Amino acid sequence: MAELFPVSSKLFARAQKVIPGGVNSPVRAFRNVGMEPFYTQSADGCRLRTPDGNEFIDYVLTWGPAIFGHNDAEIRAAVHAAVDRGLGFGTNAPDEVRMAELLASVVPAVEKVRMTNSGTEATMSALRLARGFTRRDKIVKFAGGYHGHVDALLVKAGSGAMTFGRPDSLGVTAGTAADTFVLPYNDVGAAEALFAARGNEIAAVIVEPFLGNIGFIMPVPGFLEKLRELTKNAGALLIFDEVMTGFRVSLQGTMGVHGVRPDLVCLGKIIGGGLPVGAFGGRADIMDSVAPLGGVYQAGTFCGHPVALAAGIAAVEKLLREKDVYARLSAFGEALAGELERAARERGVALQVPRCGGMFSLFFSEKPVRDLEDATRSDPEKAKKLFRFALENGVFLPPSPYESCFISTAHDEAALEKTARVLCDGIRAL
Ligand code: KE4
Repeated sequence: MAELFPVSSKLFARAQKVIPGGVNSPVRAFRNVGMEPFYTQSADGCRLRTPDGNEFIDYVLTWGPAIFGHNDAEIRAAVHAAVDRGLGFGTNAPDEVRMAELLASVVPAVEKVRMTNSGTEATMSALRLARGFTRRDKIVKFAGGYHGHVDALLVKAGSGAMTFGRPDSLGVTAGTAADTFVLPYNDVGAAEALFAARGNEIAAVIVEPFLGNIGFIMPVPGFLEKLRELTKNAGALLIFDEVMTGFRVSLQGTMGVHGVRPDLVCLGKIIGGGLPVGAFGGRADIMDSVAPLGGVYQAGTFCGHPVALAAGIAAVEKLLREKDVYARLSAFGEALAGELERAARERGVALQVPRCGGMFSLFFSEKPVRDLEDATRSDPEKAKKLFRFALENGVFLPPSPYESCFISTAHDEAALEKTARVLCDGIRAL
């Protein structure tokens, strides 16, 4: 494989001398697929191009944001226009009002919202807000849930932490971890037992309503409804981390699919149009606890940055205009999944392809994957072999079985045909 990436290999050799692990985010190290990472020189539509002259159909899409594909002309034009007005002001700017009004009008449960620079900042701020609003310390997350690199949430995290098999990060103090309860996802009984025993200590439950960071896992019927009931009865807050799923699985994120309403929502990725943007929002009475109105401090030099928001607003307004986006993404996902399931059956390979809207994942598992334990029983060796086969044949899947695949509106018939052919061949070669 190294012969495919002679230029990337030299860049990576240099990078490792001056960047830890040679990467600015662990999952880009490709350690879980046993190869050196490649570099991207440019990207357009559904394709990435490397400095080595390779081109790949991309199912990572910068880990979700590029719902219209890379380098969308309308988003790019909005960024250029914003840049021409200046690279940031340190004062309020009109797009901050526009973005907040957009999110409050589209995202259920959001009456007020505060912009951040990343999903991590959004979840970190939402936790602090929940603790400040309830005056309680304990929080609840789910094994395999990944919410960014917040100390309190790097406990049995998914995504990069899970990829390295070290779900608990060094540097997270015992005191911090002691305030975090971790439950199995989709386990109603465990949630009921915890709330029965410690409910009055719990500030909030934070959950990816559809898990996307240990592969893609959907809630069993009644699970989210039970979390809503338990938190309401205990005076705790329910926080949906929709950084990945917001505007991804429907215009209302997962809330457009299941209908449960949280107290707070964390957003990111797609609402930045490819630039660094996060947000947390929810009930006005809770959000009014945030400084300068209330006593919960949250701030940031670049929060609501005008160039980043110009990209995000262009993306969200395009989603509002193009009514068929989610039907197109779902149709692509269904067509591809059907081909892969057929090839796996013919080959006698156990394969699950959970999917919703523009995201899916591949589990080499006999039975549907319901939680982290099931996900770790899925065959990582087959996933690694398929990843490498796909890359050698021009298709870039996430470089870890503990991630989700994303589809964009730029994934056309040609991309579907080639992806199905390559992945079916890869499954047959397992
Ligand atoms: P960021 O801080 O990376 O913008 O967002 C953190 C985050 C929060 N919540 C959810 C549900 C997320 O998926 C993420 C980040 N997702 C990973 C991909 N699985 C980012 C990729 C990376 O870490 O390089």
